[in-house]
Amino acid sequence: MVKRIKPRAEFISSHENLADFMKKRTYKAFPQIAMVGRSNVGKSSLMNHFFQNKKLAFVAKTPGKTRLLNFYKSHTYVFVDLPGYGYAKISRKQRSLWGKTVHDFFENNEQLSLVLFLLDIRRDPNADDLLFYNWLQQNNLAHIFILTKTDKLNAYENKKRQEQIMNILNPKQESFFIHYSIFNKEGRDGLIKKLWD
Ligand SMILES: Nc1nc2c(ncn2[C@@H]2O[C@H](COP(=O)(O)OP(=O)(O)OP(=O)(O)O)[C@@H](O)[C@H]2O)c(=O)[nH]1
Ligand SMILES: [Mg+2]
Repeated sequence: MVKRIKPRAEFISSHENLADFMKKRTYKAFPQIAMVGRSNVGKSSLMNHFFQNKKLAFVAKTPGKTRLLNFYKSHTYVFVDLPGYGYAKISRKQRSLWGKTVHDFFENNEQLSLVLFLLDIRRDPNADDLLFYNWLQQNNLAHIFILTKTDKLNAYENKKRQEQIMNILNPKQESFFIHYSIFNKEGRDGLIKKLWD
């Protein structure tokens, strides 16, 4: 039997700019895995659940909590927890800063090797999701869809919702979907397999 890795991660640092992180020589050459998705979709929660460490990433009841690029070292990867998009209740100044931070992260990042694209399984992808997905496809970037909060629906509904989401995304190539819940532990093993097998 193959011995499966137990994912561990440790926080490295938070930055407004990718360039500041890349100054750290130790991590310069590590491939990066980015957690992307709408605000409140569950990116930081997934980090904590996946690495079984409740104190790793900041999760709050109110959305829009992750404001910076947060970098974590995990085995041979650097994971990046990004601020979510589409959160309305932030000031224009903050939004413009967010745009710059995130835009720069994706446009100028040669280390980015995989995107974990989180979508709430109960919601249709919106204009922001589609915009980002188009960009992913144009740039031929490897990605895995993670459909979050599957504990909110039953198995039949989750299956139906995945089909509906697929129809909206209309992927040009075959896509990989993982159903994830931090409450019923769905998805963790599948993601471990995908990243380390
Ligand atoms: N039911 C359910 N709730 C979840 C799940 N994952 C996350 N949540 C809840 O969703 C809310 C938002 O989670 P976060 O992890 O902070 O979301 P985020 O994507 O990091 O949000 P931003 O930092 O604003 O971009 C929290 O109240 C979580 O408890 C899940 O699998 N099931
Ligand atoms: Mg967050």
